[in-house]
Amino acid sequence: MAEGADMFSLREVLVAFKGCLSEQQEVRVDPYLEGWKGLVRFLNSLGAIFSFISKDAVTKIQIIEGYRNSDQREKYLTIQSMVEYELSNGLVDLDKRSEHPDSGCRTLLRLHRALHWLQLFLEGLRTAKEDAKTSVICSDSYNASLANYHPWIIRKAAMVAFYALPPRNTFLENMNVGTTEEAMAMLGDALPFICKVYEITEDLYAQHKLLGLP
Ligand code: 1PZ
Repeated sequence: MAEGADMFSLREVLVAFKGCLSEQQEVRVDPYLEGWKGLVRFLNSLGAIFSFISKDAVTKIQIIEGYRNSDQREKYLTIQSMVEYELSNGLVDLDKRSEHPDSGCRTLLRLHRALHWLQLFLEGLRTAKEDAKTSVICSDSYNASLANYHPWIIRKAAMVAFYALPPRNTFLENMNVGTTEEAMAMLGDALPFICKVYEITEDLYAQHKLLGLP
């Protein structure tokens, strides 16, 4: 069997978030997108019912990659430089989507909100009882985070998809990081980095009053 497909593990994906933090505590965009691409790959491996979710994530990843491949690529090296560049050049729609419907700032905010869901979900997975249902952990994390930004129809579709999630043990096996204990240890190692990336971005967006971008 081809190695690439066989060796896929969530460990590398979560470790990508560690690589996001620069020495100046800025968040690098490339490893952030790499982390998201790995998550999308993992999500797709869980079944076609999740494809409406992964498609939206892919669209957003591609928008930001587009900026990273443009003439202005240097401005999009970190989330900090992106915010500074787009705001000082009037490239962000602040009240209503119009001239700049797909700014880097509003697009990344959607991924940032989803990162909060991921944080809660992985933490739930790590601390849940052995017989806990993945679907319950997932919907609890969703309702405490992303659901607040989604209209009814999307919330409904998400809830239906969550029912298709495998039981916790199978889910942990799908992560491909070894035994349940090893998977737990990996989550314990990776979560602080995800939390840190989330926190820094949240503070930056709050400081510039960007948390409600349309
Ligand atoms: C393991 C189970 C995975 C569950 C994933 C939980 C997230 C459910 C999100 C459902 C949203 C799907 C459809 C699209 C929604 C968009 O309207 C919104 C807002 O964007 P806008 O319309 O303003 O442009 N998009 C989002 O909120 C981004 C959602 C990204 C979700 C990525 C999940 C990655 C999961 C990794 C799994 C390990």
